[in-house]
Amino acid sequence: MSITNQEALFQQRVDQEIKIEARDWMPEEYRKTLIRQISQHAHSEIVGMLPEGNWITRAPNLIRKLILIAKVQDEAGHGLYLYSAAETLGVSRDELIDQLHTGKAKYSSIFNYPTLTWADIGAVGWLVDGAAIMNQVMLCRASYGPYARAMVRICKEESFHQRQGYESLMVLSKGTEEQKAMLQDAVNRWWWPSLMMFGPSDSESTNSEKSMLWKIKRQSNDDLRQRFVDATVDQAKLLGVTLPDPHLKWNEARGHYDFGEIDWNEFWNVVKGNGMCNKERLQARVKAHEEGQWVRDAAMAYSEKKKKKAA
Ligand code: FAQ
Repeated sequence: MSITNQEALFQQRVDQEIKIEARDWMPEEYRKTLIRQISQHAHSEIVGMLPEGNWITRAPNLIRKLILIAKVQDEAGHGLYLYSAAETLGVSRDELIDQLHTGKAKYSSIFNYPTLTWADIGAVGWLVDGAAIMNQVMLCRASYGPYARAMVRICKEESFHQRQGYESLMVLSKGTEEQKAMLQDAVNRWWWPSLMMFGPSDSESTNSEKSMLWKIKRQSNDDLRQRFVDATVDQAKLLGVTLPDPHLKWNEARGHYDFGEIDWNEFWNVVKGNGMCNKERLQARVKAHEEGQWVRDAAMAYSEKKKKKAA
């Protein structure tokens, strides 16, 4: 069959909502874009453990510490499901990790901001996990089976993460004046970077058109960002915090909130590696990988020994 016919058949399957599986024929560009998106997503989950891991030893009580450990562990699990999904497309885990450690691979801009106070941990749960879910629910229906199935489990866990973040902020919102100020300060710092998580505006998004044709993505960056803003404003009111945007206003005619212009210079600066914590995050990942070499060696030695015994 010619490539053109294969491509037409492939698109037909996608249009009919039949999942594409690892052994099915797929256009090379589809494979590449999936590897790109899934691996960036996996790296984000793994690097995303760092800003929160930073507070495990300083959580204010045992219950909060338990919740935070469980959450950070969940993020590691998400990274692993996603690396496995990427591997089904013919790329090795070592290759992907190497791309991250050498700075060739992207991961979400959001994890290059510091978590300065305990309220930041709640704000990450509420806003960062909230934005992540808004973007990821559509990925449960992605055309590539292994990715879609991984996303179902991830989304269930992310919902819990969002709720625990919101709940912990609710406690601060009923606390002392100092706690309320800490909450407002965290929201001030995490609001705009959370909006940036959805990626560049639709007119600047280089991958969206193809990804939507192939039903990897089903909603545009701007549509999802708008949905996030619309959903979050009322939650902010309930918390008694102000979102740091003087242009945020309900627009009756549009049936949506209007909001201010995102600082795209800041976004691209962070994506290019010049954010507040980019260097620190990569260094921490490389160090952890190097220090874990003995674990990988021991596992390999054990498996070799078992193989020899069985032979
Ligand atoms: N940061 O053409 P588009 C989480 C890049 S997980 C850095 O619009 P696309 C869980 C983009 O890669 C958060 N780079 O790209 C958690 C592309 O560059 P490339 C991660 C970004 O793929 C919570 C270029 O800009 N979620 O939070 C960003 O169609 C708490 C042009 O952009 C996912 O990865 C960014 N924010 O749409 C963990 C979800 N945005 O590759 C711990 C899956 C864009 O051409 C604690 N990914 N870029 O060189 C997606 O849905 C999509 O990849 C988008 C971007 C929507 C992120």
